[in-house]
Amino acid sequence: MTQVPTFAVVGHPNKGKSSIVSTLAHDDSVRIAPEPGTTRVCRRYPMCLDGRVQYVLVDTPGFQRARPALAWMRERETSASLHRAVVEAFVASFRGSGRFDDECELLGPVLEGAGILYVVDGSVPYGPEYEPEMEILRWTGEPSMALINPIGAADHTEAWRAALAQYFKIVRVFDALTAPFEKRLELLRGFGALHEEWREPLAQAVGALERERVQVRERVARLIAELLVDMLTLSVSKPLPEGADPRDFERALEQEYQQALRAREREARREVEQAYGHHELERLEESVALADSDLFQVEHWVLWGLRRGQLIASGAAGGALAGGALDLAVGGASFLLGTAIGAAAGGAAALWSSQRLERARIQGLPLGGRELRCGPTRNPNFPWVVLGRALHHHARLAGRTHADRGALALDPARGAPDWVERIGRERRDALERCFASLRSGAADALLSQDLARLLGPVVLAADAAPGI
Ligand SMILES: Nc1nc2c(ncn2[C@@H]2O[C@H](COP(=O)(O)OP(=O)(O)OP(=O)(O)O)[C@@H](O)[C@H]2O)c(=O)[nH]1
Ligand SMILES: [Mg+2]
Repeated sequence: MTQVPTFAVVGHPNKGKSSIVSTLAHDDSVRIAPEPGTTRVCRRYPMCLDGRVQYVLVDTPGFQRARPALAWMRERETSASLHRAVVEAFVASFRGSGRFDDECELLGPVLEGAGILYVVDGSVPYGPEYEPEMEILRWTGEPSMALINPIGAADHTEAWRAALAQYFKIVRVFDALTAPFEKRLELLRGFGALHEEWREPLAQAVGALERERVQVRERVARLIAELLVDMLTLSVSKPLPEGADPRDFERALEQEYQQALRAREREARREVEQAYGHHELERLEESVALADSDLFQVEHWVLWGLRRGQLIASGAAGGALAGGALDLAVGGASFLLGTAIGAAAGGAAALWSSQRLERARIQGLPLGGRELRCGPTRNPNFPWVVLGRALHHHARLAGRTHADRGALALDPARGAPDWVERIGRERRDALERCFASLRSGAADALLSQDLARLLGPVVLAADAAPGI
């Protein structure tokens, strides 16, 4: 037996073998595709945590010609005690011959001592064509488990269970694409039952995964805190040429300001995705477009966290709005924010229709001349919108498996996330006090730490709430 628990994920082509590897190894570099024959050679994916390899998943090609392979083996069978030797002889005879390439390739890691995870699709009916595959695997004598991965909507699980039980002592249902974290841990513990020597290392791996998850979320809280500090203190400026009319530059500078905020938000998204090991999310553009809603779609602001007037109440309690609320010139209309929040989303959108978060303003420079400056925004809703969006993105990501290569849709209109509303009153007030300090020009490292500390439990509880 190999020392580090190692599992070869095997089965028919296109049944989600690579998806299972990707989900359990937390690795989004595993190739997954709708066409059969995507995986042609074995590849090992070690799961490294706490500075060591906890377990290894081996992705393998699917069986292509299991029936003739088994026929060859049967011709040479003399007794059950020699079954494994016959499988070894099969691989030795055909490796590199151009016949049975896939069978030889996938049996390699099994004969080297990897545990067998046999994957089937529980949404298609059982058929006898799977029996030669299962028989060959049984002949290797290695510890094994069957996983029913429901790819489609139809449910043939019971027929599969009955058939698989003939060949495998342990049969589990495991959805490679959507398995929540707890289900993944449960499966790993189950692998420990395959072989006594693996029980302890797998229990340790489960502990390491749990610790890592907490560490990742602490890091995410810090990333969101840094994002908030930067978004609330960011400004752009442009020196005005002698005699120039500032109105000629105003719109362009406002656009530049919005672009800078968007870019900073995108950077934070990427950092959070990387903290979860989702490196490919934005790179694979055709299949994984990040279907985000825009930060300046003001009609969405109400959905991001400005519902039912709670925020404004919290802001007032923090003293942030005293005297300031009436300067909220958005598109030239000055209005009391409470009115907008009390109104339906559509009404608020109408008030904010010009979508100008901040107007450029002129200021004199110490050495003479003038400059046009846009930002930092003093809009008290802005940090809550940034926070609501960041918490929603995190929640969508926290439950996502690495096998899921679909677009990460973040449109609040498709199910309004109420992350901000779920933050308790006291914590909201404390957050609002931090935002107020940032608005008044304080932006030191301590403030960022305070924010991260306040956000820690909110980020940690991301899966306690229902997703959209
Ligand atoms: N909905 C859904 N789709 C899945 C699931 N598992 C796999 N798929 C899809 O099924 C297709 C095949 O998945 P793969 O993981 O590449 O399958 P494979 O067994 O490795 O395929 P080969 O390497 O070609 O033998 C991909 O389009 C996956 O996205 C699942 O649990 N649910
Ligand atoms: Mg594959």
